[in-house]
Amino acid sequence: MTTSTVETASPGPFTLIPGKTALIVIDMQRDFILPGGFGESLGNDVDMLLKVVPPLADLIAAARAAGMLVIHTREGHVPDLSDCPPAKLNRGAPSKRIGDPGRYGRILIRGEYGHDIIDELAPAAGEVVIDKPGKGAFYATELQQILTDAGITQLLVTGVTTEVCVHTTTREANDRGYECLVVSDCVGSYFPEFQRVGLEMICAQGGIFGWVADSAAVIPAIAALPVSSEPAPTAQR
Ligand code: C5J
Repeated sequence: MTTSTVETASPGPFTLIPGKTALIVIDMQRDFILPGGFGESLGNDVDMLLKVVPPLADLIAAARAAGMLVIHTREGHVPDLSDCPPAKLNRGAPSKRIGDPGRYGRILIRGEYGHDIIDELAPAAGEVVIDKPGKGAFYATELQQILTDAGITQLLVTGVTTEVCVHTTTREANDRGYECLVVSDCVGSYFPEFQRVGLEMICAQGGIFGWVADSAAVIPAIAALPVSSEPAPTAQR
C-alpha cells in the first residue's frame, strides 16, 4: 500500500492511509462566516473566519482530486426547535438567539439561507452533509455509521470554530478511535488567542487528542496518495 506522510505535523509525522482518510469540513455556514450574519451580530470579527476560506478551498480540491471522502457539517436545528435543549437555547444575547430572525433568516435553523454552507465551499454533488444539533459532529448524527461503512480510520479536520465545534468533534473522534489531523490554517476562531491555544492543546502531551499541520504540508501529502476509485457514500442533503 502506498502511504504518504505529513512529516512536519506536530507532535510528529502523520501517515495518510489511502482509502482510510476522510476530510471533514465543519460548519462553514453563512451564519458564522458572512459579514452581517449571526456571528458578526454577536460582536465577532468575521475576517478571522473568512481567511480560512482560500486554503480550505485548496485543501478540499486536493481531497476531491485524490478521490478522498469529503464530509461537510452544519450546526442547526429544526424549525420548531424541538432538537435544541433549553440549556443551549437560553444563551447569548436575548434578541439574537437560535431561531430568532437574523440578516440571513432565522438563526441556525435548517432550511434558512444563513444555515447553509458558503458558496465558495459548497458541497459537490454526492458529498455527505451532516446536519448536527450539537457542537460535536458525532452527537445525534449518522457520522459514525458513514465512517464505519466507508472504512475510514483517519480524519483531516477543518472548519469553524477551532475551540468549539472543531475541538468537540476532534475529541469525539479521538475517543472513538479515529486518528485526527487538524489542519491549522483551515480552522478558524473569532479569537486569536483561542486559535493559538486551541491548536496547541490538540497536539500537546505527545498528541493528547490529535496532530496539527498546515495545508502547505497536507496538500502535497494528499497529492502523493494513489487516487481512490471507491464510490462516495450517498449525500445526506
Ligand atoms: C459555535 C461552531 N461556535 N461551529 N459553533 O457555536 O463552532
